[in-house]
Amino acid sequence: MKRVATAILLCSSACAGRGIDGPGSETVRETAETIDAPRVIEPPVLVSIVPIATAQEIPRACSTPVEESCNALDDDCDGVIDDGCGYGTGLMQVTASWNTGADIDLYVTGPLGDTLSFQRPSTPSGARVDHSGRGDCVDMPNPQIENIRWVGARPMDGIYEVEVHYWGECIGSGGPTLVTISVAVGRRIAGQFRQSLLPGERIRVLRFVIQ
Ligand SMILES: [Ca+2]
Ligand SMILES: [Ca+2]
Repeated sequence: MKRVATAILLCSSACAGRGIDGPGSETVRETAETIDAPRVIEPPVLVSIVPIATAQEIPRACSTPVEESCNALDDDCDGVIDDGCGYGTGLMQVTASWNTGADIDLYVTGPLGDTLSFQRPSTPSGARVDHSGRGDCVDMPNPQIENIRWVGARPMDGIYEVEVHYWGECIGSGGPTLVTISVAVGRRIAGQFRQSLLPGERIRVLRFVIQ
């Protein structure tokens, strides 16, 4: 019995040794190198963008670019919505702004049916709600802006739906509200639209497809 126990002990030491120096550890090293190597991510490309009938397209005025302001429009025409406003861009960006003190929320649903919003502000693949304005409900910078950005992994190919929800009036400074929504895909403006929103309404303003 004692000899058998020793044999098992030796075997387990040998196995452990092979685990450290053998092919197993090589695989681990290769994996680590793959992770450390700089990755080149092909930016996504817009296939189509379709607003609902009530959404008005905002024409781009890029023959005379102006200084960027924090309004959900790419005023300086560099493909980044509201650069310098404290929220970011990435491989993809969806931004909303509005013109009353109401609290408006932005929702973006991806190809797998997963929805990003203030309620679920990030995904493991790198999408982030990095600004969620509360209108006159909260004293904060850029209270009339919501911004969602995709950084890190390339956003999945497929259909994305953009909705806005009139969450609340705050201190009575709401009422019918005009919401501006811009979408940037691969550092290019895919579209910019304006939609009116009544208290309590939640409207899917547009769909877009990337690949
Ligand atoms: Ca810009
Ligand atoms: Ca702007």
